[in-house]
Amino acid sequence: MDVNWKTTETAGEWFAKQDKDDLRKQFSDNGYVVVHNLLDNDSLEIYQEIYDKLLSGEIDASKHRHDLGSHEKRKVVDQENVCQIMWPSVYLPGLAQGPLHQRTKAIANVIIGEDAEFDFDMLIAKSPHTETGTPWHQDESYWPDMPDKRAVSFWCAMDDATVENGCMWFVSGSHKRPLRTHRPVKVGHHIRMTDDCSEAEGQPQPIPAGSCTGHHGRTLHYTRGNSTDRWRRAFIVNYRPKDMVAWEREHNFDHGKESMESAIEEVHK
Ligand SMILES: O=C(O)CCC(=O)C(=O)O
Repeated sequence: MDVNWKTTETAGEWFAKQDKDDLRKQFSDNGYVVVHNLLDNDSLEIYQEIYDKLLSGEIDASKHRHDLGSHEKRKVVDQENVCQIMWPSVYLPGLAQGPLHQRTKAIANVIIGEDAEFDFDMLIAKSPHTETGTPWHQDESYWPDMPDKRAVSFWCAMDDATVENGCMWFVSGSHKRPLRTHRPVKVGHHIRMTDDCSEAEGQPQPIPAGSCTGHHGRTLHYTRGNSTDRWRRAFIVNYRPKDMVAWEREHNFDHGKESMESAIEEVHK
């Protein structure tokens, strides 16, 4: 499916207006950046429509859809506690040409380096009253021990993200300190967490729809459950050095992409 992007501003034109020194400083001091107006309203609407097609099953991504909150009892019978859909841009190749991917790549090239390359993308959505937090963790705890640890993950808000519906919280400066001890949330469960962090150590980062945060792979972060009447949808894109993306693939680590082959064939038939 091709996507008809209405925006006339190229990623280069948009990025020319951003304060690069401030982005570099935010990332190096705090371990995360906050970028307002990543998307204009027209583009945001297109992403929201595509997002809803994936969530509703109109675009069938069921083979790559997980409940990150399945260790807790379902709060809303017909909704995942925390819905994750991996690799949306593989289901819809036109997505990667859109402003969300193009602009976050431009930011990644400035804050982690010119060698930053797309690694993977995913959607994480919390439907109304699902009340399930994403526990404190560092993304590095999920990844193999790569020689180059530079990485940035952009969390792009498709809805206004508030404390009540599950905006991101970060521990500023935690990217400069050692990785904390992590464990699965439950024996045998994929989701990892650290017991060694709490809200008292972090700060919430509410952002309006169309804005994003971008955190380092070692920055401690977390979200509360959604206790509101509205959805909280996030579109997440991750970048790391080109050589490290190659390193991951050589070590058969592709963030769940390979298992998508048959699903992708179905979609593109
Ligand atoms: O959206 C969430 O609840 C968690 C997101 C997250 O952990 C991440 O993007 O690394």
